[in-house]
Amino acid sequence: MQFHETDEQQMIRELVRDFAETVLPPTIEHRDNNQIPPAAEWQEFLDFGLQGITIPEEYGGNPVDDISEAIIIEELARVDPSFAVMYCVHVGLCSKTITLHGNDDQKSRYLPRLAAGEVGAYSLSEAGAGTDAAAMTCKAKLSDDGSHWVLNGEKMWVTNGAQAQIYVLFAKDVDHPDYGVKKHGGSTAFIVEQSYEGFTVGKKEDKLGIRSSDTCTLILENCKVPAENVLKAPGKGFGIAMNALDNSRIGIAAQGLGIAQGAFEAALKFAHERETFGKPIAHHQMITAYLADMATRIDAARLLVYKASWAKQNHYENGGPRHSKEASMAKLFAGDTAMWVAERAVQVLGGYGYTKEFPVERFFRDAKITQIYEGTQEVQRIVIGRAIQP
Ligand code: COS
Repeated sequence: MQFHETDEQQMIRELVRDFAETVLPPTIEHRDNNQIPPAAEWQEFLDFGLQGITIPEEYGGNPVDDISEAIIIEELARVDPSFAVMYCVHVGLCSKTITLHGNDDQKSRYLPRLAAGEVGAYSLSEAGAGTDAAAMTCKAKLSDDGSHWVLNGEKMWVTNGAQAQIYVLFAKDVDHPDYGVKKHGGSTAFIVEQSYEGFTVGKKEDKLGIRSSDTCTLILENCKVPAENVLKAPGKGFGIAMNALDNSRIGIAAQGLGIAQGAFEAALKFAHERETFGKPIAHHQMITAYLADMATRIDAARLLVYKASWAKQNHYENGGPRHSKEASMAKLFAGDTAMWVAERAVQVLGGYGYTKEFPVERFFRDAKITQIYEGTQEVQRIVIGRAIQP
């Protein structure tokens, strides 16, 4: 068992840290205040080729190991959690899902575009089907001549909803033999493009946090999707959706870890600069204890995140068992750590922490979503609970 980063992982961390600390800060506040996605910053990020890390080289990708994927997301979130989730969904829920479940034709048509920087998204949730994903009501019907599918319904909470060109989107094939028999029966994964007839980006949510990440509804009105855009086969969608979440929940855990790290560093710096009663507040026992607890929880979260990444790579991707439990444990603990550390950080900064003058106010707002999306903390406990049966 080893607990140090490889040379390559260290190099990736330094590269992304440098990008995050120089390119993202000048526009963060403006983007956060005005809910503007980091489109220009994304263009600069493309220079590193890291948008293709979950795409094989033959399709233009630039694969790295799974712990490096977590490190990239962590480093982005340490500065800008909105940018981190945009990236996490692009590489995890969209590109990785097509890499794992697409056929050669689908991979040749879509992966080079995603590797070149067209933004990817994933659309599972609906107004009445978030936690209970199998309850989705969007419908798909194959045309009489079999050339295309016709999709109808409305999807919700779609990260990168407006920015994306390529979506992995789920709807139920109403003619599938399991439709209406099993709860998730007929669930099918489609690759959908924003340019398709009948596809409209709807309302953009006005959110508490990650305000520079766009979250939209998608409206499907007789949306025409080519027959060859079904991943695997009709009816296989729910397993694909769950597998995608097993992969990407580690990314959200890494985002939580980065938020906690960013908030902690801001609190640590402040605590050593700010003096009360004749000494830096870091030397008052209660603040020392806060800082010690923050550092300890962050370390524990980091171990769970990297362990889940390791399990994904070394077990699941080598034909071994699923890493659902490890992913959910990482997401559960790192999400709670993000929220706890960000709240403590605001407390350490006191009144200053409550203002936009310091980043902890934004980390505090951004942290909350890591306990909600890609499966609430309650869902993570369901997944873990099912995995620890005797
Ligand atoms: N990987 C692959 N397949 C999986 C899987 C996984 N991790 N988990 C479940 N499946 C498969 C099952 O094997 C089963 O397959 P069959 O078609 O052979 O029956 C099918 O999926 C249904 O599984 P299950 O009965 O466990 O489904 P549930 O409806 O009980 O799922 C939870 C419950 C809560 C786990 C699920 O609905 C969930 O994860 N919800 C949260 C969704 C979410 O995170 N939404 C946010 C998305 S971000 S927009």
